[in-house]
Amino acid sequence: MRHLPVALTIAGSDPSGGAGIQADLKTFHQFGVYGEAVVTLLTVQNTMRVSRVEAMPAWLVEEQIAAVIEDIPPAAAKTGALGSTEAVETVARMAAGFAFPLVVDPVMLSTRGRELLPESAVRAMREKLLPHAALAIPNVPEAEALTGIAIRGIEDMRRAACAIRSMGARAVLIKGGHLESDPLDVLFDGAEYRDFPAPRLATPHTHGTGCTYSAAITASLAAGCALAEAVARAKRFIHEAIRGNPGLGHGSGPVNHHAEVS
Ligand code: PXL
Repeated sequence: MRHLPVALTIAGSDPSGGAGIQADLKTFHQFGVYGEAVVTLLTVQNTMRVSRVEAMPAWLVEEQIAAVIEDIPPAAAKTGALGSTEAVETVARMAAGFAFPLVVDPVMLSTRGRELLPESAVRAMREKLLPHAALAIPNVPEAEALTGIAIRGIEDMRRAACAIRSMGARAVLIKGGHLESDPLDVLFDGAEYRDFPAPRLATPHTHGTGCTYSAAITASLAAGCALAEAVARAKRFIHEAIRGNPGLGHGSGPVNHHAEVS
């Protein structure tokens, strides 16, 4: 068999299959990448509601990461919902020894409004985990929480990206989907700003968009793409995934993880 790239996700479980490790593994697979998944928390949810969030103890997250890395080390990894300050600190400590790039999606709230990281853990995210990120991928509310900058447009996004980079992340991609204009994402790698625009799609079925997007970037990095190319490829994929959403469930349904990779 040809060389199979490996990617790891360290994230929460969404049993309805649209977000979290389920979205990450489906996306890795669609990108032709072998997926590994360390579970940080369990949610009880469907497309209508999140009724419970139970964080794994940090030692259990640590043992899972150690077991996986000892045996099948990935070529890239991502973090999603981490659930506690202790889990953020544990992942940060282990990330200091990672021989592969780490994509940090600083998930704070689920699309359905439930807390997936306590506010008190934002500081550990900023001070401990971001310094180990090859790429941080906050949405607008997360970038605001990390920086204290109110973001209303592209100039604010650029300022926030620069501020997050100064926290130690080697590159920052701020996703503009929460702003009212067309969703423009801004990538800053310390040298230049690159814009990734897309037309807005009018659909309630966007559950798991952030997870799927960051998984697509991570898969592309694992497969050997350079950063800007990985983001461009993932942006095309997430646009198609939202456009072709299968309309599942009675609430805000998932995107199409079978969308074409181009
Ligand atoms: O999209 C953020 C997210 C991350 N992880 C889990 C989730 C969600 C959103 O619902 O359920 C497990």
